[in-house]
Amino acid sequence: MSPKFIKKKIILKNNFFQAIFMFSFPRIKLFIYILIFSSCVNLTNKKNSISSNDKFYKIENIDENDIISDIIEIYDANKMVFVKGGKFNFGSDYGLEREKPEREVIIQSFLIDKNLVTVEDFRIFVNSSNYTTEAEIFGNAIVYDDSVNIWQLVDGASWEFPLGKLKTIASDNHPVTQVSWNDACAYCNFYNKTLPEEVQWEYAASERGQKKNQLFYWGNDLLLNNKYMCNTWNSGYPNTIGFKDGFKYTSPVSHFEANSLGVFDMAGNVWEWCYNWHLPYEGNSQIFPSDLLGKAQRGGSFLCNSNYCHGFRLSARSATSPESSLFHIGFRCVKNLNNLKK
Ligand SMILES: [Ca+2]
Repeated sequence: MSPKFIKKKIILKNNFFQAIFMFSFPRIKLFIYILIFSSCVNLTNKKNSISSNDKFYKIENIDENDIISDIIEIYDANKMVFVKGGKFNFGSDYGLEREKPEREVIIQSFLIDKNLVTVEDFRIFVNSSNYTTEAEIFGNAIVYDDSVNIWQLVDGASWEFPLGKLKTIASDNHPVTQVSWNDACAYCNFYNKTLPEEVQWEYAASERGQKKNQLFYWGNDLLLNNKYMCNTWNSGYPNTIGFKDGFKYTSPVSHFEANSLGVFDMAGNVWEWCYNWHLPYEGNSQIFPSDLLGKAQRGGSFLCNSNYCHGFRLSARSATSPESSLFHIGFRCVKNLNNLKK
């Protein structure tokens, strides 16, 4: 992969607003405006970066020791990782059309969960808040049946029984699944956190952009020293059962090696909900088909394969409607530093 692309500094604000006007429905426009102004990417500071670099450098001059003491004070430092802000090349000119074009962006510092939210984490949340997930309200959720190669709504499937009520109960140390984007946001709100924007997710997954010249944070091959580095569908899709890495479905969080920031499962296991809508990047004029409209998700899952969606690449992206619950989608939280003490 030779870096032939022309680096182009973009302002996220312009990107988002250009994307908004692709929508023709006023309600969707209004909703996205709300999302933007409550977004964890601080657009106010992006605006400041247009007229002056002062704000950017002030952000970069945050004393990490102060931040870490705040983390210890407010959050469990064993559970969240400090990701120092900076510049990196977001997207990929070598990926699928929806990952193009690659361009330079500025990211502010933030905290990200080391691990995906587990079944045990979610149970604590449910017990503390009496929350009922959308799958439980609807009475069903979406499961892929590899024996007949179809996606189907399964009655009784939920975060506790992701394959259905008659199947195995979810293990406490596995990522929670069968949670919609709305459910994930409810969890984040309860803990005064939020879902990551795609740009934050990619920044953390690529070790602050340092690994953007390769497919995965560990290199370009699925295996490293003959060892599987993540949980994917690695023996062929969709006709053969894929568990050469040890797992057909989800795997325990932190089973595979973390990246150098100490963040686990940023490839495979389960797709991760992101906060933003899945929209074409600035400079990309394609119109997404209906199956690519929805809330963005990153990281790929145990169902992804190198010959199929290849969703566990650093720049890969997909989408699902925000009310949908599937057995291969989970999430993790981030905390933005501009409201750390709120
Ligand atoms: Ca697997």
